[in-house]
Amino acid sequence: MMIRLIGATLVALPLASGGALAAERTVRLTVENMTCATCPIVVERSLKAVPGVDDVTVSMAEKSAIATFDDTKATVPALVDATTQAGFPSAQQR
Ligand SMILES: [Cu+2]
Repeated sequence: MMIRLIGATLVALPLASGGALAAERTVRLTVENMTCATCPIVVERSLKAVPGVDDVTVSMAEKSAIATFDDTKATVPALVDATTQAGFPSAQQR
């Protein structure tokens, strides 16, 4: 799957209106470029910095990051964008 940087406008799209129920979602990302023990920490921090992200588990061995987030606040493209901006391009795993 090709990875492309996604413009900030997409990420900034208005999400559900105020009354909507928050839904907790979990996504698994494939993360590139993790080469040492510090890399997963940087990836984890980049994801946790996205508003709405509640929990992150990064595995260097599996080249993956699992993030749990409130889908009225965060989006998968926003998560992909966050790790990519930090130097670790990612894509949703299917
Ligand atoms: Cu590293």
